Amino acid sequence: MTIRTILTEPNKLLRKISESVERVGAEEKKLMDDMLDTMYEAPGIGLAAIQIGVPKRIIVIDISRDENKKEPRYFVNPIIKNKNEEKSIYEEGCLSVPEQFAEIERPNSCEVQYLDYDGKKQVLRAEGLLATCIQHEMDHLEGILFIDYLSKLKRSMIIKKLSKIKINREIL
Ligand code: GNR
Ligand code: NI
Repeated sequence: MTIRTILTEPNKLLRKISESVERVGAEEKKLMDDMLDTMYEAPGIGLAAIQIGVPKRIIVIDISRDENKKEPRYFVNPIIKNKNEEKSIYEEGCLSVPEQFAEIERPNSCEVQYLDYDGKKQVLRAEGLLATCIQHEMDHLEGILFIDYLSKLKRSMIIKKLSKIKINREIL
């Protein structure tokens, strides 16, 4: 179990399209373990592999609030099968866009097909925060960040702010 560094915007890797996993082997399991540790430590409710620089179609999610009752979920090669017509709005944040939040509208439920930690095929019907989180993480697999849904002005203001923070960090 290793806590890895989470990449933050602006970073070209975050815009990369992740590649399908051929087999859920030891390497993928180790990656999922590290992703989960990194996510809990952050803390966050979801993490895509590309956020730690690995362009594989793997995401981990735990939306449980109780620290003593962890409910980790692992999704390998997730595909959204059905998206509800109905939308809902959540205030989203992203570990790769630190300290920025915005209300984002997405389908309020979806059905996702994926391979689990053991490489077994699964189908899950998700709604509410879980559905939002799955869609947010799946966007990462396509190199999309939640700020891409904002106006050009808002997005560029956020990127500018984050660039400045990065430059200041280099100087310190
Ligand atoms: O920790 C996170 N919280 C969150 C809140 C609302 C919608 C999506 C998320 S995901 C985010 C962690 C993250 O950046 N995952 O990619
Ligand atoms: Ni994110």
